[in-house]
Amino acid sequence: MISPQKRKIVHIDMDAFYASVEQRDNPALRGKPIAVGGGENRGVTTTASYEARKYGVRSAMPGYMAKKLCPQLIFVPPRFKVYQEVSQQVRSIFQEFTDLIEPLSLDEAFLDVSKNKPGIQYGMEVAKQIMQKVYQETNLTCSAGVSYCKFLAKVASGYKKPNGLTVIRPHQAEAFLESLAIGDFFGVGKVTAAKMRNLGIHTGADLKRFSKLELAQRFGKSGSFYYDIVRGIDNRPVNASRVRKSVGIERTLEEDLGSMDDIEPILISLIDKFYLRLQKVDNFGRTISLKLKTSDFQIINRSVSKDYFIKSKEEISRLSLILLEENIDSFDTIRLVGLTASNLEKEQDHLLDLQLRLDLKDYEHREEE
Ligand code: TTP
Ligand code: MG
Repeated sequence: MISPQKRKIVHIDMDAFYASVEQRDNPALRGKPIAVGGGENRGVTTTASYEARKYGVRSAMPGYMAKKLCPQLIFVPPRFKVYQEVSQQVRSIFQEFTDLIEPLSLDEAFLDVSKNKPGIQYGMEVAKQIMQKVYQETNLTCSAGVSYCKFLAKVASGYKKPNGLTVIRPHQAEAFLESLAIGDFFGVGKVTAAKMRNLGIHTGADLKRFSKLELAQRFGKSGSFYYDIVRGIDNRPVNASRVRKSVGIERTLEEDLGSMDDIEPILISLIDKFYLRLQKVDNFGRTISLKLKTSDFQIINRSVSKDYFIKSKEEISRLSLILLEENIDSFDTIRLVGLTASNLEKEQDHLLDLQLRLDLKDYEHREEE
């Protein structure tokens, strides 16, 4: 067993993935601000080219808002099949280096290269070679993070995007984490980040001032995770064969709400995000569940199952709204709404087909926004 600080973990994340594929395949779009998905009047963008990001256009932004920020924005319909093919191509490159690959979505994966097939000594060298090969074979760029644990590798890959390579060595970890803004901590969702800011926690250094007990009192189970992570302690293995059982998101409400009129619009906006998430991981379920947490912390979980995979957004919306309507009388007010898909298409232990995220399902659920 390799000691935790000696592991070599690489996190690879494609740059503006869908948008870059579209610009690659259509020269007329190169150098232009584009958004994939949405459309001016309808729907949300899945992602935007870096040219569009300069104007503030982001993933999951309604099309009309994106267009307002950037009037010359070009909307391009997504081609999921092509993204899947590229994802497979990139996955095969990873496999030249290691079989310990944990995909998080179509465009991201962790690799444990402590021992790698070509016998390369340094994690940074492995990452460099992967970046080069990805570019040679797909004409697309990616960014890489290298460190001794997953958390730091993930944060590092986002540090110098696009086409960036960042290494965080064990002795640099604490200083790096101390200066990191709380919103950039992977696993801290928007609502938690806001709560932390209210407590005066703006950076890792601020977070570090809280004891494990104080964090547990304020953030429950996640408290001890935050305590460890800001000290660079994360021993989670790169999990190549883990099977995804569900895909879900949830949102804590700003104030407790009780009526259909109040909750419905929130559920509708959650459905938009939920659908994007299902598309991103390219995995749909036969079961859709609605989770409600009442103001006195009781959990109401209701689900509906079909004998086919529920892939249409309209159907997901319809079923979710029915589940809400059917349960509206069972509580006074609620503080949280969540949606989950289970009985997934890709539940089998099939490395190449897996579209996974982190082993803490909570992570996903904590991305309340
Ligand atoms: P990301 O890696 O989050 O974003 P990105 O690759 O577009 O940009 P970056 O350079 O910052 O990594 O997501 C990968 C793809 O997943 C993205 O191209 C589109 C899709 N996606 C969605 O469909 N919905 C979403 O909400 C997000 C965040 C991404
Ligand atoms: Mg990406």
